[in-house]
Amino acid sequence: MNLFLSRQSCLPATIAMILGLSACSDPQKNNQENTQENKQKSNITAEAFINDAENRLSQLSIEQNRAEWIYNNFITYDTAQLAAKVGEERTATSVRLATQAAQYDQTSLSDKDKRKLNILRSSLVLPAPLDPSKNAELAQLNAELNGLYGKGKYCLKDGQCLTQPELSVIMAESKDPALLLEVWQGWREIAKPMRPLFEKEVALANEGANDLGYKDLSELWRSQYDMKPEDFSKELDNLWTQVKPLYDSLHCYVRGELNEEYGDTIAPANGPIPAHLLGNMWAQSWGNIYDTVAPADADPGYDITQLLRNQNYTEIQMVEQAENFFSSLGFAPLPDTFWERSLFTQPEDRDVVCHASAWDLDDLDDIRIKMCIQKDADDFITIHHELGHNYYQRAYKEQPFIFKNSANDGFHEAIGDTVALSITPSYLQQIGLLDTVPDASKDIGLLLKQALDKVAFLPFGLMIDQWRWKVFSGEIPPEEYNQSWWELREKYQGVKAPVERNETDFDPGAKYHVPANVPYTRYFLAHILQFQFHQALCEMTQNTGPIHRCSIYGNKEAGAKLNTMLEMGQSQPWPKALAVVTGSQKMDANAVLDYFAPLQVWLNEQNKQANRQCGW
Ligand code: X8Z
Ligand code: ZN
Repeated sequence: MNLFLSRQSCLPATIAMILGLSACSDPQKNNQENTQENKQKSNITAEAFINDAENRLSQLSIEQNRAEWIYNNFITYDTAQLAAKVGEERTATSVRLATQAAQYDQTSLSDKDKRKLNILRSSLVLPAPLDPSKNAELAQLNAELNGLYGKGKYCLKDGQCLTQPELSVIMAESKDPALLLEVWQGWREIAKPMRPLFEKEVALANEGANDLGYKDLSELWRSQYDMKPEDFSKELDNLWTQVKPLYDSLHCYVRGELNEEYGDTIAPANGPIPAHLLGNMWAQSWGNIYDTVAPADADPGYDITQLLRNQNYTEIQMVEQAENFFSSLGFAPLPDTFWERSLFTQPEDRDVVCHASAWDLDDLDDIRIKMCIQKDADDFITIHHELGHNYYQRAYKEQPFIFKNSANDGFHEAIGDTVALSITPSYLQQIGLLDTVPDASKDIGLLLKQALDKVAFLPFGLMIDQWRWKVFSGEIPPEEYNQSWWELREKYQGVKAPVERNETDFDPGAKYHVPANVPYTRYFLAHILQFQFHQALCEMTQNTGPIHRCSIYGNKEAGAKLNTMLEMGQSQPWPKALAVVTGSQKMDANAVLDYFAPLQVWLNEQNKQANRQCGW
């Protein structure tokens, strides 16, 4: 399974007929008379429906995974057509099954079957309308949008044409504001032609959501969390309210330091921060500007990019090192096929989708990653992130097909990140990357680096879908796509476009997950959950120091606990899965606040001393 795709592939109409599922086609009718006999009959029918659906879904899933894998590794007109064709078939079936699943009277079903029907009903992320020609159009749009992103390049003024990961290296390493601006602006050119396609995609998917009984695609996306969609929105607001003061302190500090580095014209001391100065193409994590913003005495004592380069780490060695971490927790090594079939480096001779992803081709053991690895700290962490997906996929492989997924999508995104929180100085020393573990005087530096990556991410993780949900609901009309994007960027992140933008631009399209139609709130959740997991797992180790110095490396007990949760897949509501590791059924940002508590004090002192006016 490709994590970026809807999990719900289902059986095509023809197959449903072959299976003789006509009894399911009008289940409401079967349930009208409430006799014991009829109840039993409808149960059997529901069970048969689920059973057949799962068999077919798992077959179709493999077909689509292969078509998608080939397309993503070899973007051409023909591979796009093949991928769109399979996607079309799978969506048609998913929609049909979702419609049928919604019609069952669930009163006398087992909890397990109820859950399966609900998942079948609500798990599509790009539902097509029932009309086959519209379904075909939607599949085509989806493939085209993916292709536009995957093929995207920008040619620098010196004539060099670079892909997204290559441009990201410049954003991470350059301190030249003119070059940063050129790259920032240049990459966004690739998104302009996406606008009409995206607009059409939204209209069709909304119609699809409507056909399934949802108000719009926003409501459908928010229905995937074992709670009412409006309650999920509130849950997010609460989590954001918890962490916003910490973000505000970080923002205030970083803006002040950037102002000192670049001066008033390029980096003003007040208002939102220009988005090209934060070390990342989308200003989503800021760890790369650590050197620029950290005071000299807060130095953590090392830089992972440098450590990897000092030892001439290859891309494969980076992956092996990450595998080694999971092995130390007790997970079985990755299969040979992982090494044979994954894509680790950007091929010279063809267009590929470089955005990192983890795949499970046969929903069993054929797990792979696909990524154009850069030999730097960001990608070292991202490799752990991707392997987290693969180990999750393998852990739930014994579950029935419908439960082969994470407890909610935030869980899938959180596992590798949880492990990466254990990449501490003493861990780096243990694996021979670092000679000397820096002493406690470097703690603020370590925490600041981590906050630049993790705390800075929070409002970004939230705002993308705040924008999309409003687009889906019609609150943001197409003629305001770009303007409203920047309003939300400013509202949540306190960043602004470094140059004038207008409605010929389509800046959301320059972020992979928009053209690829991957929901993004999952990453916000993951950035909360990973701290909850880390805190809980660390309690099992003999760690006596601060939580940010704790590494679960080598701890089999922590690994076993994690594995118990992973093996559950999506078989239980997510609060139950959360409780397996943390003992609590609530998502709670206190673990984030605890982790960064010393830094928050320090940031507030710095901001006060420098007499900074915080906020924007
Ligand atoms: O897309 C990803 C992963 C694949 S699921 C590389 N991430 C988000 C992003 O890059 O924007 C991980 C962190 C956030
Ligand atoms: Zn991921």
